[in-house]
Amino acid sequence: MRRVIRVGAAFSAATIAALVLLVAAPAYAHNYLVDSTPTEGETLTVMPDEFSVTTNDTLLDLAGDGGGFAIQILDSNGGYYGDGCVSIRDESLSTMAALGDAGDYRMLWQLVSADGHTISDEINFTWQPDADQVLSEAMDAPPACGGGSLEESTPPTASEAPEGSDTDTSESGVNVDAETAVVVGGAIALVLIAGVAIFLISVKRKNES
Ligand SMILES: [Cu+2]
Repeated sequence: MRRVIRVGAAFSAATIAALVLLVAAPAYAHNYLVDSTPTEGETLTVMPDEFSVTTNDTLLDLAGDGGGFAIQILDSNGGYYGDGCVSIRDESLSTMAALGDAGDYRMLWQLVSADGHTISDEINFTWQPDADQVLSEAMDAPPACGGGSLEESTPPTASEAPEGSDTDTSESGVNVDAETAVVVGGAIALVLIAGVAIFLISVKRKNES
């Protein structure tokens, strides 16, 4: 009888651990980029209706105020374009901007993944406006949508972060390790809880019989 209970306990614990890992693992994945306007290395000749990034999963705008979301468009001299406002729709983040003189540009984007993690990166593109394009002037500072300061809600950039670590490294390295630790730790905790519960039940049964 006792042996049967022990085998049952071990089996239950293993099953629970496996279920926890299966359920928890997908929830801890970052969103990743599946499309953008412009795409990396693209040459634009006509102003796009909007500049955007699209990920594989929904974006997490928990407070509904766009906190943690931003798109900045810069020319090679560090001048900014657009009004700094972003719109968040399902898997996409977008902004409207009129570019300036022809040249190399960067689109910096930052968003909050479905798993609550902030991810960011940049897309490099070239602007070769055709004769019909109306060009705009660069701004010295990041534009603030609706009068708020974009810089206040923006986490440290590479230049402010200690030891110049970039976002990609910390996201794919440190955070993934932390996520794995959380998943494994949770599984171990559940196995222990299940083991204790089954032990208590078996003691109770033994006393009753
Ligand atoms: Cu994540």
